[in-house]
Amino acid sequence: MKPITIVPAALILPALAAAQGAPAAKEKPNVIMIYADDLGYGDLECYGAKNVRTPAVNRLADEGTRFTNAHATAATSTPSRYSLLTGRYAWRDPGTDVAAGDAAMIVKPEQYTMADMFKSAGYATAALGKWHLGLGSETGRQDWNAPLPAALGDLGFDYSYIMAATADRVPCVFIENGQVANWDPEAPIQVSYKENFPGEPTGRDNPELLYNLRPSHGHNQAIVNGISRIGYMKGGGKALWKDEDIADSITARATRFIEDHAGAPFFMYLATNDVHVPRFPHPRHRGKSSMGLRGDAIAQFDATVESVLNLLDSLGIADNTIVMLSSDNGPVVDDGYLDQAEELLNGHSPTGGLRGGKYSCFEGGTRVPLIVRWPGKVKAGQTSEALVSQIDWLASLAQLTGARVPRGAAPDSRPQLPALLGQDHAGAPYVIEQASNHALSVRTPRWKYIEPSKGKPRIPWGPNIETGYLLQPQLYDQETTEGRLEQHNAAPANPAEVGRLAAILATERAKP
Ligand code: NG6
Ligand code: CA
Repeated sequence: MKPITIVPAALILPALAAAQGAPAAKEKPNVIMIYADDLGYGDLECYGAKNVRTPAVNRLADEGTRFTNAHATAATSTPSRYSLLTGRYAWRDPGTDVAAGDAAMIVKPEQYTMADMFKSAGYATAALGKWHLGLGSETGRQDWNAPLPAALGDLGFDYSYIMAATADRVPCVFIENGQVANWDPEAPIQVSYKENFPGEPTGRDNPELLYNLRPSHGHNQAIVNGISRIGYMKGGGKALWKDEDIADSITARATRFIEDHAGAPFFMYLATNDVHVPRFPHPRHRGKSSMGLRGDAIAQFDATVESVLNLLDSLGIADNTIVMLSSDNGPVVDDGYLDQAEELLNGHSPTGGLRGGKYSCFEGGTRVPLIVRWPGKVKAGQTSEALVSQIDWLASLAQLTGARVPRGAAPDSRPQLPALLGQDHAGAPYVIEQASNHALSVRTPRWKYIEPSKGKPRIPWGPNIETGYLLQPQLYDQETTEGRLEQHNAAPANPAEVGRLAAILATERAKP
């Protein structure tokens, strides 16, 4: 087998950047990263969605570059977000799988993050919405009634207004700058992922209390707002969220932060709750799609984008703001609630025809929408096939701001700014993707290699998704239709290519 030689991107790209007129380091446009949850490659109108309109996202694509080969690092939230924010693959570090709502901080205060990078370059930094990377210093031991000893302020975020985990996990409260927002002294908060609190109803025992949504699988513990969740919780009172107001609460804090920082460079990680379960959009978005709650949640996501774009226009800072829009992993239809998402698809394909979905090794798990808009700098109305991964955003945006990334920090993040700005249409030589059983895949511009792994061919606990887990190696040729759809396994006929791609994984795994 021929050893592979991969020229480090760092050696090629500065020259490339200069040649292609990429901005000189130290330009300081604002950066807003709109990071959707479980939004699939096919879930937006500009990516072929049916039965739902996404005019604001369409506008973003018309005014920016839309990517067709962009990848999240993992097929679930916690590892994807970990990798995005630290520039280090989650699979290198234990404890980075889908986190409970009482998980301790998974990114450690001493770790270098995207927010640290922006802060060191003089940016004001904010995180809003879904967090899902743990809070406090000890799992299961947080006192939710007092400031948490470790929170996002320790990771470089000047301002944060977040949900600890997901909307389907307790605690069902927002946390602002490390303290429960709207904390109610009359209703102290207790959280447990081990046992219920005496006298508290659960979805399992009290289905009559589930006036908003009932579970299809799991999600039968604490009841908040007529919806049962994962984990047990007591108290909360005025601080408890109403699911129908979650998007508005996040957008209101986001717009306030933008207004307050319009005059200075800012970085905003705007992680929406849409379109994760439980899907329960505000009444004004109900019926906007013909797909029920899941489609209406996509419409609600679009409304968040609209609010941001309109505000940038009215503040006159649109030209000086990079807006990036993507998703943490691929789509899932039934992820645990009876919201009729499956029944009402009516021909819509959340993955845009890709095989698999959330959790899986197939492209449906990790290929995600990506749109980048920077008026006058990123070509408008363009489509880019560049191979790009969220793992590279930290180093790429450091190229933009001129921030000096400390030695050893963000070790997996490669500077790919010209690709991200739609100037280089090749992108990275390869990207790595992680499925929920930890099997890794390598994508190159031509091939997708899925390493052998154990597991059932379909997700066993409820979602109707093919996993892609197989004891034999899989190889899919992106230059053929059957390969793009991951239907024809080309591994037996191409042992040398399998060896080359397996060697990339072995080399990556051997790194500290
Ligand atoms: C699963 C949940 C699912 C979702 C997922 C995490 C059950 C049965 N299913 O365990 O509903 O919450 O975790 O999704 O509990 S993610 O997008 O945050 O990774
Ligand atoms: Ca997700």
